[in-house]
Order: sequence, then C-alpha cells, then structure tokens
Amino acid sequence: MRNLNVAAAQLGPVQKNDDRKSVVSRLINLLREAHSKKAELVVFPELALTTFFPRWFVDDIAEADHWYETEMPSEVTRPLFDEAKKLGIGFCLGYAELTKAGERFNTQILIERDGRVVAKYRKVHIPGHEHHEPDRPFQHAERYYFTPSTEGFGVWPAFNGRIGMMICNDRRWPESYRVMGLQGVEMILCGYNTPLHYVPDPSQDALQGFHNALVMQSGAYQNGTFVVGVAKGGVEEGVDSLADSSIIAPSGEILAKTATNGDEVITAVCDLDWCNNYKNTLFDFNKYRRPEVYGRITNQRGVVIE
Ligand code: CDT
Repeated sequence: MRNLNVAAAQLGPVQKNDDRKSVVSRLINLLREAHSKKAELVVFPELALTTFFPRWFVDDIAEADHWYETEMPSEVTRPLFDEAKKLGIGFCLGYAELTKAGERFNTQILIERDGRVVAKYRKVHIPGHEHHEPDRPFQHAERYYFTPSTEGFGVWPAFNGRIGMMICNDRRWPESYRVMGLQGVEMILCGYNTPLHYVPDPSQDALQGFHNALVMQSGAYQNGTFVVGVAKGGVEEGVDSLADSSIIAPSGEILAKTATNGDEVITAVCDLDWCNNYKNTLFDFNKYRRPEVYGRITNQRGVVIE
C-alpha cells in the first residue's frame, strides 16, 4: 500500500476587486482545514489567485499585467508557502504567469511537503477565442491572454508516487491523460474554471457537470490513474461556474465530491498501488497498445476526409 491522503481545495468565486492578500488568506484557511483532515497534498484551482480575467478583453494587453505573477513565490503568496512548509503539507496552485521574456502562460506549480518546487506545468490546450467578440455576454479570451505551452505533459516522482498535472480544458482531451499514462502517472492534478453557459452552443450548458465527470472518470480509468479535479466555482462577476470538484480512482469511480459551490475541502486516502490493478491488466500498454496504427494522433491536427 502506498497511501496518499489528497485534498481538493475548491474555491468559491474570486471577484475582480478581491485583492491577492485576501485570496491567499482563504487559501491558507483551506490548507489548514486540509491539514486537520490529515491531507499530505492540497490541490487548488486554475487561476486561483485572481478572478477569471479572460472574461474581459483589453485592447492593450499590458493593462492586464497586474493579473499575472512575475515570480513564485511572490511577496504576497509567500505566507502560503511558509504555512505549507510549517505544516509539512504539499500543494498545487494555479496562476497566470508572465515571464521575464514577456511570455504569458496559464500555469500550475507543484510543491513538496518540505517546500521544494517539484515542477511547473503550463497549460497546453488553450480554449476560447483570440479576438474581442462584443456580441457575447462575457468573453473567454484565453487565447489572447495565454500562449499554449510546447513543453507538454510531464510526470514527476513526488509524494511517494508519480504525479502529473493538467489545467482545465486539458481534461477534455484524451491525449493529455495518455501522454502522462505513458510515463506511468499515478495521480493527475487538474484545476479548472468552467462557466456553466457555453456561449458557442448553449445546448451543452445543462451537461457541464456530466461532461466534467465523463472526461475525468474516463481518463482515470483508461490510464489507471487517480485524477483530482478542482474547481473555482460559483457566481464570479455575474458568471456562474461549475463546482463539482472530485477525487477519482483508477477504477473511474468518484471517491469524493464537493457538495457546495463555495470554498470547500474534500479529501480521500488514495492507495497509489491501486493503479497497478489497471496498468497491469486491461490497460497493460506494452502488451495491448498498437502505436503503429495511431500515427494520425500525432501527425495530424484536424479531421482529414479522404
Ligand atoms: N478554463 C477553461 O479552460 N475553461 C474551459 C471552458 C470551455 S471553453 C470556453 C473548459 O474546458 O472548461
């Protein structure tokens, strides 16, 4: 048995005028609650430090610089890092990153129980649109604010297991899980902000919870891995977003799920050896996969009809 007690620390809305200091103090409260539940690793949502700012467009992107972090930890986030190290608890945090070279990424960082930075992951699949779309009730201009990472999906030895990361829209793509599955991932950490209203096709609105569970439960099962999906939910600046944070087993079963759309901690004790029940049987990749006929997956982007 390799038990890892993991916490999903869901956030309720972060409004435009909520300053970083107040958000960091909410994160510390959640961290302490997770620690009181004996969690060893706490997963926070995507863009946890700010409101989901891609819902607004600014003509001059420099006007959005204040939403990004230029260092991590920064002065304002340092108390979170210090508290986690003091408690001996690890965490995963999503934030907007502005590099010294001026690149903008949607990023998640993973910190071990001793305060060591394990890894940084930058979002690969950037959804939404690049340009201002004035007819929408709200923007989803992630493609304006973030560059897609070309670094791909890593898996790192940490927390006595093999840990991977992905961010929000990445969870809808089977390739995200499989690339990590091929590196022996045992737990995937994923923060998200998912508006309930999908502007391009409102028929999907009522299915947001179903699709969220569908993709993460399938990805977990098909790759024999735990998945921890963590929302920033509730009504943020008038936009209602999905909560439904969950901890999913390699069987595809949901072990824990939030009951509210506000700040809430759920935990589950995850035996990472459970992954082997799937990795060594039905999903024994080495025995059963047929990469020689999967060429289109990497050689082709869109649909080709011949
Ligand atoms: N943050 C993020 O990636 N959200 C998307 C919303 C749908 S695309 C407008 C998601 O996949 O949940």
